[in-house]
Amino acid sequence: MKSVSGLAAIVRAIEGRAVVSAAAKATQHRFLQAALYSSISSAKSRCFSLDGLADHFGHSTRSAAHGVGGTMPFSVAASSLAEDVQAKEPPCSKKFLPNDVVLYQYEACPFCNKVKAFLDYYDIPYKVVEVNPISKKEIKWSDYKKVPILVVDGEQMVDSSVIIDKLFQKIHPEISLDSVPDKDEDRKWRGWVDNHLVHVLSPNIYRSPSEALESFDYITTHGNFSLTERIIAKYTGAAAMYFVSKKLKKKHNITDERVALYEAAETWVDALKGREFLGGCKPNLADLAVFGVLRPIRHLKSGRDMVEHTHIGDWYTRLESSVGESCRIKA
Ligand SMILES: N[C@@H](CCC(=O)N[C@@H](CS)C(=O)NCC(=O)O)C(=O)O
Repeated sequence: MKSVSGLAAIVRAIEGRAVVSAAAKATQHRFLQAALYSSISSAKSRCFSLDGLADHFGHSTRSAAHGVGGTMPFSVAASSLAEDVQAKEPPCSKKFLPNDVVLYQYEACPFCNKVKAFLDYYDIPYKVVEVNPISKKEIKWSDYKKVPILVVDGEQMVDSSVIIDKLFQKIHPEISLDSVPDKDEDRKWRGWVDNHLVHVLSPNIYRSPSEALESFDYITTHGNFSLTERIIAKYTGAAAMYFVSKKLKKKHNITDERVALYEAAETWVDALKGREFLGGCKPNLADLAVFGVLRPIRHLKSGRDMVEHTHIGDWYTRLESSVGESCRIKA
């Protein structure tokens, strides 16, 4: 029944009646998982340096591995990076050895992708349970009704930032999050991701009918939809979100969504102040958060435009290389 009402809300939204209704808001929210995920095939660079937060949050000199204007072929950049930037945390085996990590997610949700970027970077294998955004039957067992939910050896963790903090503490029990160098900068930018960057994404990926369709093509292909839901959701969802995204633009005072996306990308590049990563020679949690939410849109038109029209491409490529391949394992 829920799925019927959810899809009905989309249809109402297309008719222009429901974008302000509670039902449509709920549906809109469900489809707002919709930053899109691209599979990353990157060479995995390993970190040979020792762990420790001073290192983790430390600063470094710039690597010679930068491409020019993001145009350096990735393979070249990746091999240079492997030599010049020891940006990958060592596998967690010595520090944190969970037996069973399960992520309840929407494949395209930016918050879920933040958590995945963290797990991938720290080489923590995880299973994924794709939640049906309409019925949510996969998370009926939980009182928490959003994703991501991470279950680590039976312990439920919710809210992406809280999950990441908890995991970080498990990996680095010797370090207090309150006493890290550059803690304020890291916190500031992680807050910027949650309070600003994620709000710029939806108006961009649903900006035009063709971009909305491109996005929903991804969502319905990778998400957990029944065949009927998939067919209906692709077209009605794209149409609904095209209109809803205009409302979101207003709500977040965005005049031109592409300009806002480019500005956000340049704001982030400025924050780097010439460093390889915000964390210096290695990504910190803010680097991973920005990368995580951008990864789903990177190969959509909005992400391609962003890389073409801003200076974020080099940093993105470094992050892609540092985070490496997905640690997702078959459930
Ligand atoms: N603050 C939370 C936000 C999580 C969130 O809003 N998730 C969305 C998906 S992107 C969600 O589950 N919305 C509820 C729904 O789909 O019904 C976090 O960082 O994890």
